[in-house]
Amino acid sequence: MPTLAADPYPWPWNGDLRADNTALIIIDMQIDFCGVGGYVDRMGYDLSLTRAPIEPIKAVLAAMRAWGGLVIHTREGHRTDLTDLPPNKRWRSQRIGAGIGDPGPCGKILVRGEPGWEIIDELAPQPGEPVIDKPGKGSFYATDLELILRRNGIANLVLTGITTDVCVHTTMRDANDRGFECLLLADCCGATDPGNHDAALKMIQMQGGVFGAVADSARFLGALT
Ligand code: C5J
Repeated sequence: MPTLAADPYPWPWNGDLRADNTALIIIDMQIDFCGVGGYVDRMGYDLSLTRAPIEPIKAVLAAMRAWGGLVIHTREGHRTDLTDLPPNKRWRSQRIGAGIGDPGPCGKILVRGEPGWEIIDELAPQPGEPVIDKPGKGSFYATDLELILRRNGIANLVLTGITTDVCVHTTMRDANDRGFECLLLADCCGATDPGNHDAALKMIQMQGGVFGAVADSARFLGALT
């Protein structure tokens, strides 16, 4: 398997790209982040920005499943009793009119088991694909993600999902510190602010790829076929 064209270097660094050492992680493609009446919608952001990656992710997901790589999904959400919700996180969300734990059109915002917390139908996990429930922005914090990756011999991580500058970036930074070789697919991510999306991509590529590399779905699909 050749490396794929990415910026700022051909990815992965060592040319060792195999289905059995590579995982696709799809971050927080939940109604709360890209559906009508969910958390992001209640905050007043343009949903077309967080919905833009749905179709590119669908294509990458289908290719990854066909290739046989590990597919992992994440969901941001809190326990129903909110015992894992930091009061300052709740306070900040209430200030912007989308209080985490408060009732909304999609149920209690960002609470596990509520309609808004579900992954959108278009990208629903298949049986056997791990789903990581996380209380924070990063996918490693207070989860068993690292255990699952190590247990499955994963070296390479392909990152997709929303939002680019928050949960995707936090996860990429944490993964990079743990030694995983990370690739972010730009068109498979989206942010509530396009400037932040672009800045997040730029930050990855500085210092020779300080957190890994950036490509797009076409380049990734081209490398798999
Ligand atoms: C945010 C996320 N943006 N999934 N969460 O609050 O990026």
